[in-house]
Amino acid sequence: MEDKIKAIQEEAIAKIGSVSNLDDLEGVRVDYLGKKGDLTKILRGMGSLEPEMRPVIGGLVNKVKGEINKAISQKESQLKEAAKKERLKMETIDVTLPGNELKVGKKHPLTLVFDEIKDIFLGLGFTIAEGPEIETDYYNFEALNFPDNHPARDMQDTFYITENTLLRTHTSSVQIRTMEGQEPPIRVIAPGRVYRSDDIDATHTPVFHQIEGLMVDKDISFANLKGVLIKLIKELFGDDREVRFRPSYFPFTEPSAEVDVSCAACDGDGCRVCSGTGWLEILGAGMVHPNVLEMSGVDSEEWSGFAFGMGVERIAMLKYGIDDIRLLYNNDLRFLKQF
Ligand code: FA5
Repeated sequence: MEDKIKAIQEEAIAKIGSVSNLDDLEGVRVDYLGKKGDLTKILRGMGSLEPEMRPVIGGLVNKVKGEINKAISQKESQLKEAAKKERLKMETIDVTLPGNELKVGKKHPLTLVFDEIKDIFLGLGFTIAEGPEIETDYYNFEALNFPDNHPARDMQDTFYITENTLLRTHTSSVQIRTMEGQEPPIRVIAPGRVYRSDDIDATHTPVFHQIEGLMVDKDISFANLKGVLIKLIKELFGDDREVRFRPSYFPFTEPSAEVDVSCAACDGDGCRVCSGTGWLEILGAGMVHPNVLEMSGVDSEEWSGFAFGMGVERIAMLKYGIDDIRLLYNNDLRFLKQF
């Protein structure tokens, strides 16, 4: 009997030594130490042994069980350690490999210009006003002193949604909404997108951006308007660019002017960007017409004001020497990366 027990021990130890995973090791444990295992069978059959042999055999079986258990625990630790090493090996990071390059985006040149102009005006005490892009005929034209069938409407032909609703042709509609909504003194700029059914060429697109400005206060004169616009242009373009105020006509300002800046692409010599004139028109401006003040509920005897509306694309073109407005919308990374 003792030999048999010893043989079981050797066989078990040999099997434990040869298993290569935890599942097989558990199988060995069940075979030798489980309820139906060989050693348990011997313990169950102790009744048939001579009484004096029972403690001897019982002690031996328990000792062998202890040995097998010990061998199983050791093997279990070895297998777990090996599995951990294997996992670590698979998860090793090669710090010498080049990393994944993260492409950092940049602001679009139009956004850069918007941000710069907003900063300049916020520094002058202006706040930012907003209005809808889908506008009524009243705010886009009528309240700006363009009565129905007024010929000046032709200069701003647009996309109509219904007879009375249209895509706004300029940000000047925000002037009216602002004056209706707040008492003077008023100092606002209104940046936004506008629409016209203009043909596309190097300086025109049917969708473009404007920044409107409106200042209403006591004793505001054309000199204030000139002062603010010259300050803006010098800040944007530096002292080298020439500024020109040209008399013009807008139904909602009187007197009115268009403001040109000497062309940066040709330095004023004349090129495709400036249609050979040496100048690029960037904005319209003037003193707010008394009719417009009155229609918006502002007493024109007490208050006066100036307004201007500038084309943001044209300013970006001048500032960065861009010779075709379409480049701003082509989404060509070779172009956009330069800003
Ligand atoms: C106006 O839109 C007036 N609302 C401006 C104004 C505001 C005058 C307040 C007086 C008081 P105008 O149509 O000239 O004016 O357009 C203003 C600017 O928008 C132009 O100087 C030009 O820079 C730009 N612009 C006009 N049409 C286009 C176009 N199709 N594509 C790109 N820019 C344009």
